[in-house]
Amino acid sequence: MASEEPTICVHGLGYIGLPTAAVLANSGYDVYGYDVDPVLRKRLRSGEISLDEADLERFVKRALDDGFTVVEEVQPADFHLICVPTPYDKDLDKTDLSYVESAAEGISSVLREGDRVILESTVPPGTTKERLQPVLEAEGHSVPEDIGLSYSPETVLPGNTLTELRENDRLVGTVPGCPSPPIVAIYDSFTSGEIKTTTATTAEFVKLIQNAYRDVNIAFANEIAKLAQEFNLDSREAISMANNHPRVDILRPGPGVGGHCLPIDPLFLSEGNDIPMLIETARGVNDGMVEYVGQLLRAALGDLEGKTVTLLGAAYKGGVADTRESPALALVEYLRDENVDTVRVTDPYVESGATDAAAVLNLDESLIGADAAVLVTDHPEYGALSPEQFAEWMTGNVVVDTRAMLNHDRWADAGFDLYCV
Ligand code: SAJ
Repeated sequence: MASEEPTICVHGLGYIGLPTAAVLANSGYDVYGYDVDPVLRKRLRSGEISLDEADLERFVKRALDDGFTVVEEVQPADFHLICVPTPYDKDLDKTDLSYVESAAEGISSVLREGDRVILESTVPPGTTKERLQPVLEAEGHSVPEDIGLSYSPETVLPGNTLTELRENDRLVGTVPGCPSPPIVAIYDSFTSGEIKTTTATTAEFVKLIQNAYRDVNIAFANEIAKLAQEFNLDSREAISMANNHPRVDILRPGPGVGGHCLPIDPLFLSEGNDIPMLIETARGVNDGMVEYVGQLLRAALGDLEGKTVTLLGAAYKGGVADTRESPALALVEYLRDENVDTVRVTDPYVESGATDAAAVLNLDESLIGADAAVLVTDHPEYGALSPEQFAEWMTGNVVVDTRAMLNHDRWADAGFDLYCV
C-alpha cells in the first residue's frame, strides 16, 4: 500500500459503495468503508459477501484482504465518498434525503481543513449545494473556503458493475469555487473512461435525464409493440430494421420497466410539481404494460378467474436477483385482483422468501398443473427452456413471452399457443 496516497472513507457499503471502495483500494488508496448497519459491517469483516455478480464478489473479497478496511466508526480521511440510498416517498412526493444528511453529520464530526466530500447517490438537482453543504458547515467549516464539495453520479449497469465502474465516462460536478482536479484524480485512478467536469447541480440533473431518457425510449418501444400487433407485425423485427438507420436507436419492448432507477429517477426531477408531460406519459405507458400482458392472457384463456398462472422470473431484469419495482411483482398483484386462482413465481436467481409478494418456487413445482406460463424476466437461462418439458408439467398450453426469447415454431410444434409482446 502506498501510504503517501490520500485516504478515502466510503459511506454506505451497498451495491455502489462496496465495489467503489474495492476499486479505490485496488488503485492503491487506503480505503475505510463505513455503513450504519452493524450486521452488514460484521458480515463484510468476516468475508461474508453476497453480491449478484460473481466477478464483483471475488474482486471485493480481494480488496478486503488488502487496502480496504470496514470500520466501526466514521474515520477522518482526505476524501469522503457518500454512496447511501435515496428512496423516493411516493406518498409525500419527495425524495428521502435522511441517509445523505445523516452521512453528512457523521462526516462533519471528523472533517478537517482541506478535506473533500463527494456525493454519488442519485438526488434531485440542487441537493449537494442546498442540503448537503449546510450540514457539512454546521461544525464551523465552510465550502469552498476550507472544504471541497462535489457531486459525481455513478452510472453502472447492475449486472455489469465492475466493468462499467472501470470503463464508463464520469461526470464530476463541483460546487462553485471548489477545485475539480483533486476529485478528477480520484476517478482517473480507476476508470479508463473520459472525465468531464461541470457544476454539482448540472451533474445531478444529467444523471436524472439519462435515466428518464431510457425510460421514455423503452415506453416508445412498448407503444411500437402494441401498434405492431394491430398490424399483425413482428415489433422486434421492425425495431431492429428501424435501428439500421444511423440516427435511430429504439430499445426493446417488454413487460414494463423495473429496478430502483428508471421508474423512480424521473420523479426526482419534479418532486411533487408537475412532471414533464412526455416523461409522465412514458411512466404510465411502462407501468401499463402489466395490464397489457394481462389482456394477452385474457385473450388466450378467456376469463382469468379460477386459473393457475405461472410467472417465469421475479427479478426486474435478466441476470440479477433484484426484485425492486419488478414488473413480475406488479403482475402478481394484477392477476390476483383479476381473481386468478393461483399465481406462482419461479426465478433461478431470486431465493424463496426474498419477496413478500409471492413464494418463489422451483421451475417444475411452479409449472405443474398451470393453465398458462408468462415469461416475464429475460434471464439468459430462459432461452433454453424446453417446451416438451413444459408440456409434461402444465395442464394448459398457453405461454406469453414478454421478452421474445422463445422459438415460436418449436413451441408451436410442442402444442403451445405462444403469445408475444
Ligand atoms: N428494459 C426494457 N427494455 C430495454 C431495456 C431495459 O424493458 O430495452 C427494462 C429492464 O428489463 C428493466 C428496466 O428496463 O426492467 C431497467 O433496466 P436497465 O437495464 O435499462 O437499467 P437499470 O435500472 O438496471 O440501470 C440503469 C442504467 N441507466 C442507463 O442506462 C441510463 C444504469 O447505467 C444506471 O447506473 C442505473 O440505472 C442507476 O443506478 O441509475
